[in-house]
Amino acid sequence: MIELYTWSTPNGRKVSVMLEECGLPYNVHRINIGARDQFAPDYVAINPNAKIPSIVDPDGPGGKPIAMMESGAILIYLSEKTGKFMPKDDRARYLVLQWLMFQMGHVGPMFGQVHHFVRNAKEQVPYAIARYVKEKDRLYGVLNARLGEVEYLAEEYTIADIATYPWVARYEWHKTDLNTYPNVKRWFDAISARPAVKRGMAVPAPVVPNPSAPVSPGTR
Ligand SMILES: N[C@@H](CCC(=O)N[C@@H](CS)C(=O)NCC(=O)O)C(=O)O
Repeated sequence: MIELYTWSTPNGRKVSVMLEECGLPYNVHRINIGARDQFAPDYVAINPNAKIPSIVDPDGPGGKPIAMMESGAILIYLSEKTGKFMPKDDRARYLVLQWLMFQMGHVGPMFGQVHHFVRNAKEQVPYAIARYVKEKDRLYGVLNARLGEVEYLAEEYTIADIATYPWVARYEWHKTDLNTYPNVKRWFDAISARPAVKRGMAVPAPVVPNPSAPVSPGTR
């Protein structure tokens, strides 16, 4: 059983979507980054960068446990472990790695900056908002052009799409109308319809309050 350390963010959901797509059994450990769980020493021992997501696979290479951080590396690991969502042909595989790195180096960091400056920053910084929104729009243009040529980023559905989808799924957070990018919208709708994607995007499940738990005054 793979142990998944995650939270309800695009980087976390890349891995839960992949685990669902591969049909691999996994346990979810909720690392509430708002509550600073990522800095707990026992978690930093798994992820030295103190971020989510991470996995621990007891059945790693050579049958020995392996702990991994960095969502892109985890996706490559899981695709190699299962033989899924990464073509065997060299040319096709490099295409997957190219679009995966495009997500890791551009889409994730830039969309993340938009989310920060538009939603979370304590003060509105017009220069930063304009800079990152412009770059986000440029990246949507790159994705839209690519997806006008091919069905999925690396032609077939692969970890490059699994990495990119949860970021595009936050289009409302970065104030993007997907109708402006019809090829991205066609791709987004096709991936959204996949049952494994629906399950993976719902991880971690919200904590359901236990109705029989004692209630302290003022909590309801
Ligand atoms: N490059 C890393 C980025 C991981 C990352 O930035 N995770 C965010 C949530 S999406 C996080 O843990 N933030 C908590 C913090 O920065 O303290 C990956 O893809 O795994």
